[in-house]
Amino acid sequence: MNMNEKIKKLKEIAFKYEELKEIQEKVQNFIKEYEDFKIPIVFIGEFSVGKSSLINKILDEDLLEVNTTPTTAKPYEICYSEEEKRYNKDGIEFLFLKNKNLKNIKNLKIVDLPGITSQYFEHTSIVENYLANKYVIPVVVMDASKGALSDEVISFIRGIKLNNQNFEYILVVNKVDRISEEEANRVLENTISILRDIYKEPIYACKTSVEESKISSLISILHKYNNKYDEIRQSIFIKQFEELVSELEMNLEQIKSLLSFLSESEIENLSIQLEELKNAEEELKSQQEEEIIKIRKKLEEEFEKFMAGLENYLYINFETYVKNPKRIETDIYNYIEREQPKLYESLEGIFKRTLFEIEGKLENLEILNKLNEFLFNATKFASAGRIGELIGGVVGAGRIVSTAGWITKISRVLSHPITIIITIIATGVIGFLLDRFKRDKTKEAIRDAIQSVRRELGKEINKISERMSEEIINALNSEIIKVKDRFVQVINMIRDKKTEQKTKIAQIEMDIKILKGLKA
Ligand SMILES: Nc1nc2c(ncn2[C@@H]2O[C@H](COP(=O)(O)OP(=O)(O)OP(=O)(O)O)[C@@H](O)[C@H]2O)c(=O)[nH]1
Ligand SMILES: [Mg+2]
Repeated sequence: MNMNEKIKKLKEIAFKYEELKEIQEKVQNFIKEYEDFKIPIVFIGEFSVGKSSLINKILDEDLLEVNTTPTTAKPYEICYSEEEKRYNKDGIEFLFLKNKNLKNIKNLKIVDLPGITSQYFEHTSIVENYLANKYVIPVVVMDASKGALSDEVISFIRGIKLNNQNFEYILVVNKVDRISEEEANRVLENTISILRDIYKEPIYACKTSVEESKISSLISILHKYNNKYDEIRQSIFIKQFEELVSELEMNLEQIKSLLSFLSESEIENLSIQLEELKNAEEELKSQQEEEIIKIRKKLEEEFEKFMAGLENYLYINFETYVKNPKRIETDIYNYIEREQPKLYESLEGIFKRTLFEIEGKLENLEILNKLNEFLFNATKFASAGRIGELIGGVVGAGRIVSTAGWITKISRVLSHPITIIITIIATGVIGFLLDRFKRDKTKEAIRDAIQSVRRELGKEINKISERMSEEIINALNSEIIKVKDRFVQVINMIRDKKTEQKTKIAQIEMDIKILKGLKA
């Protein structure tokens, strides 16, 4: 299988599984990069050695600016395209040209760069930035009349080497028209041997003259690269390809283990355990008595505060009542109007706290924890579809048992008995006092009235605490039943899917085998 066929296979497998969106995107990107790849032939050297002139000559077109002063100021990437297109991106000029000479080397992209070592330091850093972490084939251009490469250029080549495994480069001795052929040969030989001594000789070397239109040797080198395209591209992409294959393989292993995460017997086990939820209901019932007592105690405290407040209030205005007993009625209603919202709020607080408390206890039940864990795994398993929806409904709420909706419902239920109690207090105290004040107008009368209403209240408070506790237990029970129903549905669905899964697992195993074969 050649590289193209291997990539096709990789894509085919990746796109077979809808769960693999992420890696599918990676494969797409990889393929795009692979298909768009061109061998970057990058011209580097000191300024005015003739880099741009050489490229113009290769294209047989006056494309790039040429001058005796430092001229090229940014990278130009030039390659063949049926459709002409030019744009600048990140400081790089991209030129897609329908140029007949480029057509013969369409696997290459020719890159012109600013000259290094000129007085324009930024030119050097533009070149450095462009080359950083890039695979390139440098064409090191020198001016033959200068006799040798500068130390800066040599150390630059060394720098590029660090970024490239299998590093290779081309040496071009340009402007040979300026010296004799003999001298030119000597310059070429000397430079090669210096480079060899320093670290590595160029893979190709040639002499050129733009002036005399002698660049055929450089063109034939470019053709060689153009023909080595497949080999070079493969060597560049093989590592990335194999990493992708391994990643896909890992992803498939993961799906496989998720698919096999519940065996038949584990499902049976869970179903049985679900029954244990019944025990949770029992446990709740057994807690009820205890809760009533607790709630009752808290309610008594709240009402006592309310009554004590009322008593004080009446004492303060005692003198007024002696003169005008009718004021008792309006004052009591004023007090109630002021205090009732606070009372109501604290009763609701008692209710909520108790609900959360029991809810918390429930969440510690082992069976609920087990189911929670199961659901967590099942979410991974059921990436899409109905199961995901169902599980989302349970897990999404954050808590297994969620009574949020019940708080408003029960608050509403509570408002009626509380109104009754308030009425008892109001009418009781008012009636008693008005009656007593006809005979003796004393503070004693106020105390007696409050006392007798306090006795009345006991019974009503008992009723509310029973009611509260009953509502709380109902709320929790109905949540448990809901959770249970959802579990049963999820489990049934997983059970139905089991056969489907078996085929899928077999498929995955086959694909993993193929993937292993794709790696060298
Ligand atoms: N005699 C002679 N002059 C040449 C040759 N090639 C280029 N030149 C001249 O050298 C000068 C610089 O050429 P460019 O192509 O601008 O050089 P460069 O390497 O691109 O320079 P920068 O863009 O500044 O890095 C120009 O005046 C060219 O005409 C050649 O082969 N022989
Ligand atoms: Mg130039």
